Amino acid sequence: MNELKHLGKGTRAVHAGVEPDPSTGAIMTPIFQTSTYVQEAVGVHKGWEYSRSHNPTRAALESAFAELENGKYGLAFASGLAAIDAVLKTLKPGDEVIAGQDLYGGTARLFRTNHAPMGIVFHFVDTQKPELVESAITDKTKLVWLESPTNPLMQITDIAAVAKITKPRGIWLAVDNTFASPMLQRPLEHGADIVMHSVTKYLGGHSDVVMGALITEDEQIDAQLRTIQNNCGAIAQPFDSFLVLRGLKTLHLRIERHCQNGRKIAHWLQSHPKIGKVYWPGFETHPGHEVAKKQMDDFGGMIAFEIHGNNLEQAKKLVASTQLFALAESLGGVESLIEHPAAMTHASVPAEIRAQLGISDGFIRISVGVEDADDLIADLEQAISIAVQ
Ligand code: P1T
Repeated sequence: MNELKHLGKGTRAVHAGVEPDPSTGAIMTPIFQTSTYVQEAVGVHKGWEYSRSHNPTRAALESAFAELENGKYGLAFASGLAAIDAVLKTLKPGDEVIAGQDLYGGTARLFRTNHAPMGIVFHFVDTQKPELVESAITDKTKLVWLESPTNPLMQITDIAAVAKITKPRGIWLAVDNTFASPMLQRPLEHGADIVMHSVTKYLGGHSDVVMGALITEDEQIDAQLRTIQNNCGAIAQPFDSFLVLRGLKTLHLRIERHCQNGRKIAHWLQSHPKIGKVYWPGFETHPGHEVAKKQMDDFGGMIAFEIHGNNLEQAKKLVASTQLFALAESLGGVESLIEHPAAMTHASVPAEIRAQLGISDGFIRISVGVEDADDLIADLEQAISIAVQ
């Protein structure tokens, strides 16, 4: 199946990247669990030489990523952070990066503790205000890195407005699209140069794989990233690639249900007397709502909220008291998860920065799964009543 662009998102999710296996007709891409490929003579081979460079199962997945993000080239990495690391490795000492102020804690830690000491200069700015991106640009700026929606504050950045600033200056715009997934948002369509995913989350969808992805439509960018992937070796493995190919086939169905459940639970939380602020871009009162409506197809299943009084002990008790929502890091799987960012996913963000951003002690993040919404609401209700008297 070569040309899927005219088809619907669901059809593309089912068919992206896969062709019947030419040797057997197998409808599912086989797991090519091989490190190398036999050559007939030196340099005479079938296009496959060594599995760090290419593997047919990974290649099928990489073309599925490109298809779903409306790009031309996809790359699958050993983790989301390995994918981010590969983008940063295109830079040289002295180059500058403008990064969003609210990022997954591990991304900010990678920038601060690994890339900054190598001479890359980071400016963390509030990308919700594109004019702040513009004013942080110098003649050394090479990359803008942002998430939308952000992890965990659910902030929204107008991707097209930032691209308008970066494109004419030749600065790359990379968007971490993990929270939205390509079913809800395709940043390349809004002018981004690189899309990144923690595939571990919605794309895999079943909490059984750690993987990352980069997608671009620019041949030169792809060539640089591909060389780094091959030189540094943080590749996705064949069995994991197979699992994600399988997961992608239901991405549209899962996301539809995540969105339905997310909408119901966000509204329920907002009307709960023991719950304070609820962070979800589907609310008309969310500061990024209009932009989200413009660049996203729906608002997703990630929600954050504060309990009244922002009490640490109550928040810890709440996240430990749910029965369906599992207390765990990660997100985007079929099962619902709950966590406490200040103590878990964003513990590596310095406390003063967390405080500035508003990741308070009573701040809780949930990844709403695809279970029945009423069961999830009943679970949250009993946990809230145990934790907040
Ligand atoms: O965990 P890994 O596959 O390496 O992906 C890192 C990553 C990158 N970007 C975003 C937006 C992410 O959410 C993550 C991983 N996040 C979690 C593990 C979490 O619980 O937030």
